[in-house]
Amino acid sequence: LSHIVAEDKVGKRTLLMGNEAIARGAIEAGVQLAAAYPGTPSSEIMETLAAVAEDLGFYAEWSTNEKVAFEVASGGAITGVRSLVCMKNAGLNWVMDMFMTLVYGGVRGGYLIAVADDPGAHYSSNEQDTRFAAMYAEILCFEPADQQEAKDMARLAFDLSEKFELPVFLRSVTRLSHASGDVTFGDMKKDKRKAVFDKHWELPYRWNVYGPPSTLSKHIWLHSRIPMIKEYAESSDFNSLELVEGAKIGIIASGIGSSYAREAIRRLGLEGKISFLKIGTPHPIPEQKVTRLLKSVDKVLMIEEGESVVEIQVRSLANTSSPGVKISGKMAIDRILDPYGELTPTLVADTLAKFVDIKFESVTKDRLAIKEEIKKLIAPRSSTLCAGCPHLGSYWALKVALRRAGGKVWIVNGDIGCYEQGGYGIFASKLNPSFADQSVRYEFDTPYDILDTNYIMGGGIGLSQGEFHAKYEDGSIIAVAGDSTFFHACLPSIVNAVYNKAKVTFLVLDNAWTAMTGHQPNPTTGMTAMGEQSPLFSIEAIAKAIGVGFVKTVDPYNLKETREGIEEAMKYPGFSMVVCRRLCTLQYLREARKSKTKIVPYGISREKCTGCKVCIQLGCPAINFDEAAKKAGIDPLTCTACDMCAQICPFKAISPGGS
Ligand SMILES: Cc1ncc(C[n+]2csc(CCOP(=O)(O)OP(=O)(O)O)c2C)c(N)n1
Repeated sequence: LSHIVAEDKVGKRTLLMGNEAIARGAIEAGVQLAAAYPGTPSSEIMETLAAVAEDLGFYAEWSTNEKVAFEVASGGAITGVRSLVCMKNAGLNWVMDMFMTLVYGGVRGGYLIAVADDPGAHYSSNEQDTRFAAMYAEILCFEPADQQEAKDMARLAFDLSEKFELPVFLRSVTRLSHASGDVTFGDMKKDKRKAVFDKHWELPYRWNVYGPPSTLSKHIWLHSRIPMIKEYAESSDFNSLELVEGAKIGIIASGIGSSYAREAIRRLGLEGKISFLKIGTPHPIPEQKVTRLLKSVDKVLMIEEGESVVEIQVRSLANTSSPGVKISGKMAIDRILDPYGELTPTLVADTLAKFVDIKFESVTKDRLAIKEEIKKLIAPRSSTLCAGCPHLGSYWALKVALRRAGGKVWIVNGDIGCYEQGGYGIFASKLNPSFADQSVRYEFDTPYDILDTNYIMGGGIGLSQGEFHAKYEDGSIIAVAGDSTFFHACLPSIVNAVYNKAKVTFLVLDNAWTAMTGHQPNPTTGMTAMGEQSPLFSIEAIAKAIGVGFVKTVDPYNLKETREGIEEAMKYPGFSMVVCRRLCTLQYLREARKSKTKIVPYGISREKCTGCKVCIQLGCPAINFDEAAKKAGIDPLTCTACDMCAQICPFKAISPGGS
C-alpha cells in the first residue's frame, strides 16, 4: 500500500497529520469520489487520497480549480455516491455560487466539504474564517480539536450528510492540518454504491432549483432540515459540557481553541475550578448546552480560532437566556483577544490568566532571554525563488524590457504562485509611503520588487484590463501568471481582454507543474492525480483559438530571446501573450537525480570578477557576495547550471566549472 491510511486495521494507532486524518476518515466512510484543487494548508488531503485511490478502488482528481472540483464532487453526491471536496480558505470563495445553491436541493450520497483555513495567513492572502460560509449555507459545520477528531468527524460527516441530505462542512486550520497527532483507526466501509439518478427523488425536480413548484420551495425545504441539524448538535459527543459545581467562571472554546484552552486550564492549575464547554460544531452551536453553562456562571471566556463565529451565536442566546453574564472574546463589546492573527497555547494561557486575574509567567524569563539571544544570531533573510528557477529569467528579461521601453512608470500585475515572490520585497529594506498625486517610478534591482499589484489567483490579468480602460498612459501594462493559474482563473479574463480590446501584455510563466503548493500535476503536466497519462494542453493553441493576436513562446533560460519576445509583445497594438516555458528546476533536479545526469556547477573567476554585482541582481540564491574581497561567488551545492548568470555577467567571469 502506498500510504498507511489505506491499511485495513481496526484499532491501529498511528501518528497522522491532520490532513491525512481527514483523508483516513473519508476512506473509513467509503468515499467513492474525491476532487480538489491544491492550496496550502489543505493539499495533503487530496495528495493522501490520490496516493491510495487506485488501491482502494475510488476516484480522485486534481481539478482545474475549486469551483470545478466542487461541482465534480457535487455531481458524485447527486448520484448517491459518497463524495468529498477539499480546498484552502481562499478556494471556498470560488465555489460560493454553487455552494449556496446546491443546498436548496441537497444531496443523496454523503458529501463532505473539507476546508483548511489559515489563521495568521502563513500561506494565504487573507485570514478569512470559512465557518461563516457553513452558517451562510445553513448547514452543519464541524471543527476538530485534534487529529483524532479530524478523522472521526470526517468519517461521521458522510453518515450525517445522508441523514440530513445536505453536505457537511469540516473546517480545519493550519496547526491542525499540518501538525501530527495520535489517531486510532476504525473499520473501513468497503461496499461500493452504484451511482443512480432519479430526477424527482423525494422531491419534485430535486436537482433543479428552478423546477416546480419554485426556488423558494427549495429554500423552505432547506429550512425544514435545520431542526434535525440542531438536534444533532445538541446530542453530539463532539460538544461536551463539563459543569463544575459552584464554578462562577466558564470557558466556551471551539476546535483547536478548545485544545489550547484545556492546556491553559492545566498550566494555570484551574482544573475542577472552571466550567468548560468544548464545541465541535461551531454551526449550529448546541444551544441547550450553552444555555446551561451560561446559567451556571457569572462570566465566560470565548476561545476560537478566526472570527467570532461561535461568540456571535453565544451572545445572541445570552441576550435572552442569561443577559447578566459577562462574555469576553474577540468582539468589540468586551474584547480580550484580537480579532486577527493566530491563537497559540501561550496566548490562550495568558488570556485565561488575565481573565481570572492571576499572575502567570507563560514564558519564563530564562526562556525569553534565550529567545533574545537566538534572535541576535539569525540574519534577516527574505524569501527567494529557487536557485536556477526559470521565473528568475522571465523577471530579468521583463525588467530589462521595461527599462528599455523608456522612462515611464509601468505597472506589473502579479498573480499567485512561486512567482508571487516577485512582490515580496527585500525584508531588510525600509520604504516610506508616498502621497504623490501622479505616477511615481521606483527603481529596483532584484526581481523581488518587480510585481506592483498582487491579490488573488487570476486577479492580475483582470486588474490590467481595468488599468487600460481607465486610460492609464504613463507606461506599459503587464500581467503575469503561472500555468496552473492560467487554467484555474485566467481563461474568461483573456476572452474578456480580447473581446473588449485591452492592450495589455500577459506573460504566462509555464513550469509544467503547480509548483508552489508542492508540485501537483495540472493540464500542462501530462499526468492526472492518480498518475495516469493525460493530454498535454497547449496554452498557445488555446490563446490563439480565443483570438489572441500575438502569442510567442520563449525559453526563460535564454534571457535575450525572452527579452526580445516581451519587447515585441509590448509593441503589439492589442492584447499580447508571451509563454515563458521551462520545467520547474526542482522537477528538473529530481529527473536529473533519477537519470544520474551530472550537473556541473558554474563558478566565477576571481580574476575577472570586478565586484559589479550585476549577477546578484538576478536574485538567484546560489549567488553570493564576499563584501571583504568585493567578489561574487556561486554555491556549488545549490547551482543548477542554468547559465542565466553567465549570460548577464558583463565581464564574462562566469562559466561551467569555472573558478
Ligand atoms: C483560490 C486559491 N486556490 C489555491 C491557492 C493556492 N495556490 C497558491 S499558488 C497556486 C498555484 C501555483 O501554480 P502556478 O500558477 O503554476 O505557479 P508556480 O507556483 O508553478 O510557479 C496555488 C494553487 C490560492 N492561493 N488561491
